[in-house]
Amino acid sequence: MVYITLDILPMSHYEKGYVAPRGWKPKNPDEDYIISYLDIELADGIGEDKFEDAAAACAAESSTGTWTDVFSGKDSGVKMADKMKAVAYDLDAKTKTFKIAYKKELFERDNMSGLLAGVVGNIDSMKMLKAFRCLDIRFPKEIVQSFPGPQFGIDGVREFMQLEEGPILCTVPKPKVGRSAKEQANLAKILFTAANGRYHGIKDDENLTSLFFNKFEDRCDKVHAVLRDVEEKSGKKKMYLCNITHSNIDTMIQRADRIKGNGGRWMMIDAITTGFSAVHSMRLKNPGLAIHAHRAMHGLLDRESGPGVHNRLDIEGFSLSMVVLSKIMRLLGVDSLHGGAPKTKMENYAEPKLIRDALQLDVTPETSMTLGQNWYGMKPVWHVASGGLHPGSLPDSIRQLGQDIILQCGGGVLGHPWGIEAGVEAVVQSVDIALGRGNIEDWIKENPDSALAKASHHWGFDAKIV
Ligand code: RUB
Ligand code: CA
Repeated sequence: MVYITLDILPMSHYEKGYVAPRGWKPKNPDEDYIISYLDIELADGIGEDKFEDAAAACAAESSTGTWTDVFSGKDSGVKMADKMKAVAYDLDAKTKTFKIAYKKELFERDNMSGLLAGVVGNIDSMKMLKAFRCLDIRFPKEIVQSFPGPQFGIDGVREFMQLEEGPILCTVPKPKVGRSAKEQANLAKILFTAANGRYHGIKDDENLTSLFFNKFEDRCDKVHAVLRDVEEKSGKKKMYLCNITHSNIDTMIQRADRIKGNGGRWMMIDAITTGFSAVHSMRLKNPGLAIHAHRAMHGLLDRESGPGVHNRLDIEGFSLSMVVLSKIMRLLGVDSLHGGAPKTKMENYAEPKLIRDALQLDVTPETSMTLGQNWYGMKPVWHVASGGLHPGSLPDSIRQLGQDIILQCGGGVLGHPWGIEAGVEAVVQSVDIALGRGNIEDWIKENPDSALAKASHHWGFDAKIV
């Protein structure tokens, strides 16, 4: 065996061409490239002059490179790797932001898990970085069209809910677990019938799967029985977001089938804890139900506390924005997704409107924090505004997010000082005022004895931050 000694220093990623010449832009990006938009901070001890090297290393590690030179002779694949390498461009040394362009052939068309493993999977833990945020990923036409997208989307849901306009109103039971299946069915009946049947739905909370005092099968049967009964008597369509979340996909399929057998129209999946493959598979295997995606645990992926979360100043952690998660969920085919609401208990940044635009527009515009997206007619997704909402805070959500939203008030209905029916009534009054473009504070002065006035005295007008 003959060994060849490499006694020259390996070339840097920058020298190897992983950074495009200044001013370079991808030609026809929506035809040919996947683009990522990254914000980084260099680790302590790494000089500012190393920013270009860091950007190059991100492009290299996420496409075809590694930390050292490797064998490049016959059968090494190096020629193809060189042709397929990604390039960093639009480098801004001040804000430490840049983009990476990947030829679309570098990734399998309909494989989100594979794509993310490349585009962000390895570079989010590079030692030369002390912070990393994937602000956005823009997908080209061929990749967008390789995914199923929502089955129903906004119009399909409006059609089966027989709701021409306005938001969908729903409540998650609190305590989040505690009620038996029968007790939850009783609550469903109250929510479906209070305020002259103007309220739409009930949603399981994330902790409620199948527990000894509230088994999935029992709950699914009992709540849907109430739903069918109320629909028959009132002629109004109701909604039950029934939680099928499980780490065994066969169990999720069985649960979805049971919902279908009960005449239900929705299944709820915790989309982060079950994972992208589960969401994609459930979209394809699902017996014809709309998918409601809850996002518990999203904070571990998307939470960022530095000022750079609002603009392009410094960031502090390692994250992927909720805008990216929302785009992924639209591609995989959920019909509604929790996207936060202005100033709610779980938002640490002003992202809900960007999320709404990613979920709902056919051409999501580019902003200083996002790349935009052409969706090529892919159906839009309901934005779920949730977390610390109560009647007084709803006009703000409608003003900022529009009408194609599901307004979810848990504590904000069940904690009304006069009881649950009054909570429902207060929500309906508040939404009516918002849709009529009225002023909630004036209306309360004129209606001091209303359920809404009581709710606003109790909670005020801002969403609650916990
Ligand atoms: C809301 C609730 C939801 C979270 C998640 O309860 O339990 O699971 O808010 O929603 P309440 P999001 O209405 O009592 O606050 O991820 O949009 O914050
Ligand atoms: Ca930065």
